[in-house]
Amino acid sequence: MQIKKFTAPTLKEATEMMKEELGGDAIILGTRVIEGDRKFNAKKMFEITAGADEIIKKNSGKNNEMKKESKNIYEKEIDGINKKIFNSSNRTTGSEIESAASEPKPEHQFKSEKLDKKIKEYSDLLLERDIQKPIVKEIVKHLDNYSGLVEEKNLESYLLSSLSSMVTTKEFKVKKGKTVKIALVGPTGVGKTTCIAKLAVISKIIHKLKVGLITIDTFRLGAIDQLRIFSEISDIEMAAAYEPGDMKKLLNKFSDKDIVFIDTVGRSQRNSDNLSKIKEYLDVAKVDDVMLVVSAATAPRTLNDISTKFKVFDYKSVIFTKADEAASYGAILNLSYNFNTPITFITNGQVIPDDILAVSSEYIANLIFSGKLY
Ligand SMILES: Nc1nc2c(ncn2[C@@H]2O[C@H](COP(=O)(O)OP(=O)(O)OP(=O)(O)O)[C@@H](O)[C@H]2O)c(=O)[nH]1
Ligand SMILES: [Mg+2]
Repeated sequence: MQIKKFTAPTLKEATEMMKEELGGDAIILGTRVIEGDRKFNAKKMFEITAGADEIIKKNSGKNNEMKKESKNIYEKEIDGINKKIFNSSNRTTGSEIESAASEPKPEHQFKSEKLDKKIKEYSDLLLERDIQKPIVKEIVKHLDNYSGLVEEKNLESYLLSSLSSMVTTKEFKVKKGKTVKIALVGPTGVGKTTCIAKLAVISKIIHKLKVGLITIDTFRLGAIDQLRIFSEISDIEMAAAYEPGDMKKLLNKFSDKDIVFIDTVGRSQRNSDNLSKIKEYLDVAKVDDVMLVVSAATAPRTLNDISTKFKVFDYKSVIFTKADEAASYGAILNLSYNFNTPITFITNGQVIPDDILAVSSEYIANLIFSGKLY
């Protein structure tokens, strides 16, 4: 797969450039508006990132050199995404919390006033980051247990390892051979469909998996079209299920796929009847995995309610979307810790497929502590 970017003053021109160079089978991976270019006397330019199995246009030696260079850049970009999405390591498990807690308390517990003050400052910071009070108390207790070892200069790293030991993460892995059916559920408008589009492109392009998409969102106006347009530009097959009974037939149709993503209709957690209707589809499909999708910008109490009510789906992990819109990230730890649920991904923007990160517990600890995404 060759990946290239095309920029032009209009989307039409950029598309034509893409077609000329990559042919009609090119897959559009993303479009965005960028700053204008004086050369074209344009206030804004359109950029298309596209991929194709081979570059068609024959170019001069110089152009070929440029192509080689840009190919290297985009291969590196894709490699970067690949690493972000699938190779995150050093995941923390609950057992680390246990082993840390069972270590003997040091005999000499000396705590300077200065250190106390610093711990207080940090505990205020964690509250500001929206970590719930009881969890902050626990972290402070953890630090107190190690007061003989903790000094002002290493307090920050103790704090970070405490935070990281309280969050679990899970790697997203799919093996070829058997069709894995993954459903994304969650409240309205949190980014379920966008997330599926990101995961589908990455699964197809980077992991060379055969991907199928099924939507059961035949309720919201325009929902099927949203996925259909994506399906057309990414050349990933999709189908819509209008009733639970359709699921069997559609899954048979996709029996050659390595992975099938099931997009569900966004529903309020407070309407259990609507949630039960979605569940009927997933039960017929006998899904292998359910991921709960929630926005990182959701109020803590609402997030707690969502995580509780969506338990009817027996979700195995959580995707936090819209991290770019959130003012703090303590909610990620609250949810993972209180519901003993791992986090798989964080999404940080609307661009498909770039704006998604596979996260490690260390990454989340840093994110919460610094309050910054990068
Ligand atoms: N800022 C930001 N916007 C996002 C992100 N993910 C999705 N969105 C935007 O959120 C809006 C809703 O996204 P969808 O993917 O349609 O959400 P959904 O959960 O499928 O919505 P329903 O199916 O109606 O429940 C769109 O405008 C997306 O571009 C993200 O990580 N950051
Ligand atoms: Mg949707």
